[in-house]
Amino acid sequence: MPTLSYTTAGESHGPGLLAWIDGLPQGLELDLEFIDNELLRRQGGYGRGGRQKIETDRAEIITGFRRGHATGSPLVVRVANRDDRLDDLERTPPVHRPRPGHADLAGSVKWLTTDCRETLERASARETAARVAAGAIARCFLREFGIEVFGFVRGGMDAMSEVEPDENNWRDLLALRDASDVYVPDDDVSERLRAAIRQAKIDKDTVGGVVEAHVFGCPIGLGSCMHWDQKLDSRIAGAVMGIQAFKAVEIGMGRDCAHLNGSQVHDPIAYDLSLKESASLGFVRSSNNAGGLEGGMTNGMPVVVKGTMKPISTLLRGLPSVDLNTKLSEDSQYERSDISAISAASVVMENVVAFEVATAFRDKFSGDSMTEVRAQFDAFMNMARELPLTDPSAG
Ligand code: EPS
Repeated sequence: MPTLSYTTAGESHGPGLLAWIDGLPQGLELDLEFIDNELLRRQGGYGRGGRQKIETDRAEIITGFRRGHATGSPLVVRVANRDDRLDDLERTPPVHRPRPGHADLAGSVKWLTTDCRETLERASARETAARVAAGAIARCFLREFGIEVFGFVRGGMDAMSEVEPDENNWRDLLALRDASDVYVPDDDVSERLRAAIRQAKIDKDTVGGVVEAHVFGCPIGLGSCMHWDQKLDSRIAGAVMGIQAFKAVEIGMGRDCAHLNGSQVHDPIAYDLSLKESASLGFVRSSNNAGGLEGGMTNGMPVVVKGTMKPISTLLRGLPSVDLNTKLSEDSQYERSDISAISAASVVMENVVAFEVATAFRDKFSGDSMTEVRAQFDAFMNMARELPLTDPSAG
């Protein structure tokens, strides 16, 4: 079992969402303003539906927290739903005409009902509010060790940005991203993506896209090559594919490496003594096609994750479907939704990726209190920096 873990509960139109986090070290200070700001960013973005005007998501920490810091006991965070109407039959009627692309059809058959309502209430992307809260808490932990995550939208339809974030430019790109209502750190592509979403709205259609998360400052050696389920890329891929509507995940160069030779793909290794004190310990790479992960472990370069979200499956004009009661052809039922939630998806992905990195960090530095975790971390970094140590097996 991982040393840090979380699960979520709650429905889209129930009383609220919960995230239950186990394994936060005692003494970890939580920046509540930062956590709430991540929730606010998840609610934003051009193309979102009416729900976000109703809700003001806030993280209410109800256990495991005292005087500004985690106590080491299970920490439960709640995000309340204002649009709490699950038991109101008129406002949440049964759904009999499943939406192609949504969980409706498979879920209703799985739970032996012709009403897709209970499936869709839990399958809804509103659940990601709980995951963003958990991920933002994990980021408070990572920040203590100089690890920062930058997420953004690369684009959608035929509008794709060419920006290349690195350790030196990501804060400038973050400012550009925050100035864009589609969360693209590139004015021209922002405008083109916004136009595509505007057109989809006119056409009663929807838009997906590509989002990225870059994690800076990871020490070498998070994750493990010893077991497939301890590989950090495996865990990140699982977490990203667990986000509603995600259909693909790539690390670094991803699928593009299929078209190139090994000599063009693998990142040459060099050593720069002046960078010995940095997280990379002085090992430098002239490229980062591996996306910071080799053998399932961080290699000192930024971890680079790309996720692809399909267009939202709820279309104002419906799609060909059948009525589950009559089995007659009908268009799918409309439920209030978004034209595009790609901006929100970028916030969700950067936070779920952060949680996986924090888990790998806890697996390696597992102390019960922040004091102990810090001591373990410093001890490891000092040893790694001074390699080769006197080791009879080193040869
Ligand atoms: C969402 C809340 C939902 C949807 C959307 C995302 O709220 P409602 O169903 O009340 O409008 O807007 O969820 C979906 C796209 C979906 O398929 O369920 C949110 O808070 O992110």
